[in-house]
Amino acid sequence: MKRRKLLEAGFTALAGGWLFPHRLAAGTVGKEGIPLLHVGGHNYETPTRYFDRPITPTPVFFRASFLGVPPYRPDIKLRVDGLVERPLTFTVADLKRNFEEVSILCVNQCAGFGRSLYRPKTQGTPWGRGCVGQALWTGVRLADVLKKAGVKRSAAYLQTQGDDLSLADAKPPFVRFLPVERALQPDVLLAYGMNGETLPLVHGGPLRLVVPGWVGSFWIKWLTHIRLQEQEPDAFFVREAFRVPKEPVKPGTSVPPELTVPVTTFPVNSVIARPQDGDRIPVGVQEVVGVAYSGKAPIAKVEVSLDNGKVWEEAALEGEGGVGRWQIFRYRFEAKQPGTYQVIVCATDKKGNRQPKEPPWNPKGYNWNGWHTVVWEVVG
Ligand SMILES: Nc1nc2c(c(=O)[nH]1)N[C@H]1C(S)=C(S)[C@@H](COP(=O)(O)O)O[C@H]1N2
Ligand SMILES: [Mo]
Repeated sequence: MKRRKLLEAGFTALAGGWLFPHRLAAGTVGKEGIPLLHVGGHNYETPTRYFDRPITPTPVFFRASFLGVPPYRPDIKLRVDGLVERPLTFTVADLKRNFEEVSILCVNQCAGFGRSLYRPKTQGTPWGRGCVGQALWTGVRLADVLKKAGVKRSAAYLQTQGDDLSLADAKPPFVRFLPVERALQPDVLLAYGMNGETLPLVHGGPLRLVVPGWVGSFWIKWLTHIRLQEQEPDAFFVREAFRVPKEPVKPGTSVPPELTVPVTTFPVNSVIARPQDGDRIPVGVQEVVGVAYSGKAPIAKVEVSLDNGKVWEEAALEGEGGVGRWQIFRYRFEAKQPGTYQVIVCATDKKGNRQPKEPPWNPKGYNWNGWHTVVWEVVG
């Protein structure tokens, strides 16, 4: 999509929802009633009731960080070196001056999505369904910057890291990677804007990676260094974390790293925003609303069941589809009788991937995409 069109799509979406006052800005989580849920460490998730609109308002966008938030350094430099013809450094101002600006509307989902739903339980931040959000990201194409540096033929991986390295101390630094092949695709951005504003510090300002369709751990915040190399970096967050078994294993099995592969894309998934578990809604029209998305293909359909999976009906889809982009689904029906109601939602993408009732267990609890079920009361 052209920038103009994307921006229009984004701003229409913003105008259609509601905006938070911007005093609720970076670094004030927990104060002034910011409605994010703390899930341990420097991690906060979005209440699922916000997943009824194309754009997740920035103040309620989930936040995930291993080491904490470094000081804001708007003039920080990004260095691109290693297997390149010309090592280069850029400030955000340099990037804006030298490259075409583009925007993309897409989902950022943490690899740990739904970890708390796996049984047996796994180690790691006990995320629910709130570590996902969709935003309009603005920046320059990573591919344009890499072309300027001149990637050597022998380069196969980017080693990527951010300014939170300075906070690592005794912990493993957040050093990650991206295959050159993916990095050269035109949808991967060096982003300095989010939802039409300057990228806030908590979301990686001044500069972060945006890798549509790929889990959040590739979306390096506070980006300072990209090094082109032949091999994947030999780093904890590449070797040990964000990996799943090559083949499904029996729940509870431990799997050695050599039998694992990196998590890249997120699977087809959906989350119900309304109703919420335990809601009390008057007899009459009931509306089931939420989001559906896949990192592998655009969404094909969203099915809804009111009878525990016997009969499925299709929900209406709103918005323009895309790989790694969410669409709103909506399903209305008349509840004539008071009582307990249950809805199950299941999305299918255009590659034919359909959400399983429960995904296969994996040792670190990544990429849950089982059916979301909500139970509520219809009252007379
Ligand atoms: N430098 C740095 N980048 C990072 C992280 C981090 O800890 N340090 N966390 C990653 C993870 S695991 C996720 S899910 C996303 C979350 O992005 P958000 O906080 O903007 O929602 O940032 C990614 N980028
Ligand atoms: Mo994450």
